[in-house]
Amino acid sequence: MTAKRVAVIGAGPSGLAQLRAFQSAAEKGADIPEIVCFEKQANWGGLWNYTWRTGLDQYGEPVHGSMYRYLWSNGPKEGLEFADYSFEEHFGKQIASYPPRAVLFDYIEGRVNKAGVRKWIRFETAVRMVTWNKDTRKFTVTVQDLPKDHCYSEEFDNVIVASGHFSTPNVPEFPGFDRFNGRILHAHDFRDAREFAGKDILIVGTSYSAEDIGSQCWKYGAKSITNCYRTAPMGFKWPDNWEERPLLEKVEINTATFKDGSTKRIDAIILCTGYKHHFPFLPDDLRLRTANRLATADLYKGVAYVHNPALFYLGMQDQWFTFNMFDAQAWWTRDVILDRIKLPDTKQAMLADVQDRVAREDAGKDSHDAIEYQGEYVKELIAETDYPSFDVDGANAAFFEWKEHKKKGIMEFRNHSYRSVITGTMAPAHHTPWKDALDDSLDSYLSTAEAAE
Ligand code: FAD
Ligand code: NA7
Repeated sequence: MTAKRVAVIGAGPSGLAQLRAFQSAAEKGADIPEIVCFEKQANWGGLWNYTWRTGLDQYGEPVHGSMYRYLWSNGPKEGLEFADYSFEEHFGKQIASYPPRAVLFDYIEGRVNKAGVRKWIRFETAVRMVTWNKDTRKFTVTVQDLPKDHCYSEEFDNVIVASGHFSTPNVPEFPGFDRFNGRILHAHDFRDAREFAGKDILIVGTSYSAEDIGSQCWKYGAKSITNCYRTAPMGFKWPDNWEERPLLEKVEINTATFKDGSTKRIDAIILCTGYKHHFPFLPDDLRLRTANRLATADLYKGVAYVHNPALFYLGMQDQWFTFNMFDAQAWWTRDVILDRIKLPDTKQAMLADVQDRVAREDAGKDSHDAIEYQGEYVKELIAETDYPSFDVDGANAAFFEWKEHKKKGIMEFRNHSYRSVITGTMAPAHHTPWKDALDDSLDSYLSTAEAAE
């Protein structure tokens, strides 16, 4: 009998977690399937693989990257640490709690370099279509080798979709946009805050991108930030040149009018209005359709597609937990594929699991409940595999503290430190307060206080 073949779509943190999960089983002596990971970018890391490009890339592909220069982790690293590869193992010392993008990229890469899984990845290869043949019970995956401009198809027993869901922007239009005398962009295309130095910026939205892109622009010298809300203001204690207004109603030349009738002169508009789950390579019968929430539609245990459980999706939830949750999902998916975990016999039973998760998420009242809910989910999956168990409640506690630190000072929260739930070591304070640390390089972040002065 030929060995099973498994396709992984995407080599971001989720796809890499899947490769590491299989490699870890092989290391312990298990027979594993042949794994092929298709990645459309030239390197791994997903969103953490920074690109200056926006729009289309050199091959005419939509640029995946939504990350920008000067991005620092928006939550404490103690909430995302890999249970099988601590920050101390990677850096040889404990580091401060809110690493910039380049530092987290280095950490992500360290674990998979050590695991030796790069050989399983076909880079610059975009997945174009996946179809299911119910007679052979196999998937046909059609891909395009971008440099060679060559399309080909291969068959797989399982497909794991790890293509992310923060890359295809949700772009609303407001009256007057077509006559606005300035730049209008979505957060997906934001790269360098220095572009907006000295400018009056309008931000639409109130979630992570709004808060962080506004903070970046503030840090790098924007004249003023105005953000407007559809549902509720963010309500942080903003600096004097930052204000929150009700939703934008229209723009006329350079004047924005808000729902309360107030107006403001603005130079640029950044739409921080979120992203769409977008799978142009999947046909109707395989394509996940879900809102950006903790309990995704149609995924048993948040991972196995109920309408065809040979297909899995990683990282499709809205995220408090990230890297360690992707690990929990990847180890669990691996164990289903290795026949170590049995799926329910009926679709009805899997749908009941989904409904239960939706009801439990809906019963939560606030972000505290949401964090606990996702923490419980991580615990549930970990309990079923050999992923090293860790103090998930400790990670929850770091998130609760983080929320409090944000309330106390939105431009200061990144100056705080938390205790690792993997090694028990307290993180040191960073040598420079976030608002004064303009250099986001790995060298600068890892340098000691004396060296940085
Ligand atoms: P991605 O990182 O999006 O990776 C998906 C991969 O799939 C990419 O490499 C892509 O090229 C590939 N791919 C997509 N389509 C195809 C195709 N058709 N064929 C082949 N390959 C394909 N999380 C945190 O923990 N901390 C943070 O501070 C943080 N900041 C963030 C800031 C921004 C601006 C954004 C957008 C997200 C942030 N996140 C953060 C959340 C982020 O979602 C996760 O950290 C993580 O990157 C998700 O990993 P992923 O592998 O699921 O998806
Ligand atoms: P999110 O968290 O999905 O938030 C989207 C925001 O956009 C949210 O405040 C929405 O307001 C707002 N929104 C969406 N559509 C509209 C329209 N039509 N008009 C006004 N406001 C709108 O996306 P983010 O980009 O902030 O975060 C995604 C990830 O990136 C996250 O995981 C981070 O780690 C980084 P609402 O509250 O629904 O009224």
